[in-house]
Amino acid sequence: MDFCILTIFPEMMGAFFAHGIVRRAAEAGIISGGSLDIRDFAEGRHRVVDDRPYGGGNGMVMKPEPLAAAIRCARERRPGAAVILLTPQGRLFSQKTAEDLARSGRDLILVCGRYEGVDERVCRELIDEEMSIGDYVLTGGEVAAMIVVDAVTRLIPGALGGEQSAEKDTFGNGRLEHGQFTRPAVFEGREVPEILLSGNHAAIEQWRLEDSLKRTFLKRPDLLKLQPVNEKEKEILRKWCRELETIAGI
Ligand code: 6GU
Repeated sequence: MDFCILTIFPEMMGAFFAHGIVRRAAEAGIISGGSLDIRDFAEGRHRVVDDRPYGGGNGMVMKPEPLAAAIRCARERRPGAAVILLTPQGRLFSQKTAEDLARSGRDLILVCGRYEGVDERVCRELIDEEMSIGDYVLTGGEVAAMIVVDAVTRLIPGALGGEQSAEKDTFGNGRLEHGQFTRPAVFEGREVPEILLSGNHAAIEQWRLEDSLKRTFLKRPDLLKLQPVNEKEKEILRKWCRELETIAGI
């Protein structure tokens, strides 16, 4: 899967593609990624990529010509790629979106908006989909594009190391992941839950299931509405209630 990021700040992407799982996936040929400098498609000595909005008002708008030329150039090299504009006006990006994009295997051309926005005619003609990473406003789409590449890459089979799996992740099953502990067994007087040291794999699995549900209940109860509590989980919650009653002496 290839990711091509169209930006006026291509240097922002260098460090991102050069580290961690994204880098490893690129080295393994699972993904390829790079950026295209929109300014390289601008005319004139000053290579201007923005202009004042028709009708007046604050801020600048990305000029249509350089952006359209950059998108067309990226598309010619990647037939079948989806062109996604990162903008706070787009559809909310979620784990589900990342899963769908990873499964589709389609190359992605990620267009990073800057300034007050992109000329509407470019959006209409050359953008397949607009995406937002949340309801807040960033100075540009670059950080959002990195988030999309990161979240999608780790879902492509082979990107995570052999023993790691994306299915057990937080959100992978509509629940937060259980707590994690590593050595030492006692840190500043606090002990690791005893069961995790027991070597009893069935008991550890059960503890993890319970911890996962409890954390979801406490930290993100909204997720329980999206994915209703099943019979096994109801039993866990009943047991937890009984424990709390015992602790409270009621
Ligand atoms: Cl994709 N871009 C910008 N500029 N702001 C955002 C965003 C994207 N998603 C949320 N806020």
